[in-house]
Amino acid sequence: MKPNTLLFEIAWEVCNQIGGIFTYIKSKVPTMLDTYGDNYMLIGPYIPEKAKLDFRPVREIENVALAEAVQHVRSLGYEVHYGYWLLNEARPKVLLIKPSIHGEHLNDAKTTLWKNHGISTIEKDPLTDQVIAFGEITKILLTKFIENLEISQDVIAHYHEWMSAGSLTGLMREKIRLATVFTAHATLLGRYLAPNEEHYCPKKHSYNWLQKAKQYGIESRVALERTAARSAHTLVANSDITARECEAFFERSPDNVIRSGIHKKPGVGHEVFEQHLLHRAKIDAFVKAVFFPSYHIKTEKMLYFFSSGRYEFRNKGFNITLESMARLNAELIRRKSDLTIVFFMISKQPFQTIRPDVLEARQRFHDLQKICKSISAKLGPRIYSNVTSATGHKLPDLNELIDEDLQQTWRQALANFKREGLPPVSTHQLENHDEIAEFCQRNGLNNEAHNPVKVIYHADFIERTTSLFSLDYLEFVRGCHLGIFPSLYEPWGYAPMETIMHGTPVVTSDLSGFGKYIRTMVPSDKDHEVKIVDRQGKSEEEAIAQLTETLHDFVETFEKNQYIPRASLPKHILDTFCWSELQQRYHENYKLALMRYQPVADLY
Ligand code: 1S3
Repeated sequence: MKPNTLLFEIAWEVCNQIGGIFTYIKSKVPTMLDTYGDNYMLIGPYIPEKAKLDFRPVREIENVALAEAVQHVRSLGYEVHYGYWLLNEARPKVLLIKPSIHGEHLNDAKTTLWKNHGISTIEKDPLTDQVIAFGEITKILLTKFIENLEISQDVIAHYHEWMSAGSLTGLMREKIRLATVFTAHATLLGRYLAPNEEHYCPKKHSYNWLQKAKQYGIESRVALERTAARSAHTLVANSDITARECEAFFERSPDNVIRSGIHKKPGVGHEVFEQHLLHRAKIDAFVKAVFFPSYHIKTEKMLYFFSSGRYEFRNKGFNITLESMARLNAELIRRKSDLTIVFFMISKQPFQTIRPDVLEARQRFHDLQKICKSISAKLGPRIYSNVTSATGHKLPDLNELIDEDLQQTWRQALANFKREGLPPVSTHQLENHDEIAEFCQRNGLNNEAHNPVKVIYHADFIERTTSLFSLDYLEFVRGCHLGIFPSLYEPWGYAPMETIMHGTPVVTSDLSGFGKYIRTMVPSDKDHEVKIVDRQGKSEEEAIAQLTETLHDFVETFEKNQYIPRASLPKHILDTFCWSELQQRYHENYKLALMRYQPVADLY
């Protein structure tokens, strides 16, 4: 590849977290910047409430060709923002495009899709309209940009999933000078078929894609996805699962299967344990704030379990996880166990605000902590002077050391802290009917004092700036004891991979790409802390039974040994997850795309 080759990475989850593609892009950026430097840029949708969190706009665009292209797009009345994505590890350049175009232009674009590709988008679907708009504006922008470039400079556009790829076919059809790559992280039909068709197992010719797309009312979306995946110069899948789906639904085998990676290998041994203690203390504080006003829990006998991911109730295994938690609750009651398990459910759902009573509880807990500190600051010197002036071994009466003033502060603090009623299950005021909240309500997971299993449903992704725990997501992961991800449909699975890599034991399933990979590399569960629930060819009941037993074993081990399990993977496996290694494979893929686009070009 020529050293000045320009690479655009285009994804709907740039500055816009929805699921695992966000983690994929975010974790990959540092390696991409190391490899391609200034020639690397991201393109994503402009969603103002998300952009305000971690996007820093820049007025002046140094690159003349880009500045002209952006100016051109703006002159047509479209909104495009240029700036930096403020990630912890890197600050890549980003173009954010507002996915909206005027009605008549949208209709023109739809007519073109129908005429050129036979894709019908007549059915009303706001997301498809946004995808088409984003594609149209991206196409105008890249076309103008490439027009202004030296002919000798190559350009690659790397698309992730269908929502980002509206411009791919148009650019290729109009023979714009660029090579295209499409990565399938999952497929639309996979997401719909897995939870609805018994023992879903995609193979070549096993499903009629059009008939299935029509059945689930997603014909235009699937047609857009399929056309992009079939047209791209190279097609990449993130796992064998997606590779099989490409064959079944796109009738194209991927050129490569490349795992989703991570940026850095985590620390080892004592470091991991210290981090766990540090972050757990913050989770402890939150749990005390929410639960202690209603009743007391022994914190030394408390375990933190969690699940997280894109809100796909059945695909991500949220349904069987909750059912297993309900069964574990019943079992612990039966055994009169004195353990408490706080189960955190982290996903993203529309909400109005964080519940005021949760914020208030947190504030009151802080106030109480301050009061306790000031009481001990006053009491400490009194005890000291009492000890130093005492004769004999008689202990002082502490009540005598607490004057009326202190007693009054103490009484007030307690009165302010206590609360009638149960600790809330959901930390946010949800906008709509919600399967997680409903499940908890229906199955007695309601945080009553006698329930050993408590639930905290956090309907937003964890970001340090907005986090109720004063932690970022990975710190939260480190502070927990177990991550539970028994997915039904999970082409790769960042959540279990990140969890184990940060030292926290994990449960996943044999239907997740990560679970399958671990099983192939380290066949026995006993050799690592990744427990794998068998879901392939099994009923939901069988999976729930196995998961409940796994949770139960985990709890029993803790009860017996009273030690906090930390986890790791063998080094030779860890190495295979690093972007620094995986990126080389993408690099080969870019070369292949360039070769297909211009067979005689100087590729090296
Ligand atoms: C997808 O994100 P998701 O959570 O919607 O892409 C991820 C990155 O390749 C992958 O890990 C995950 O399984 C897919 O589901």
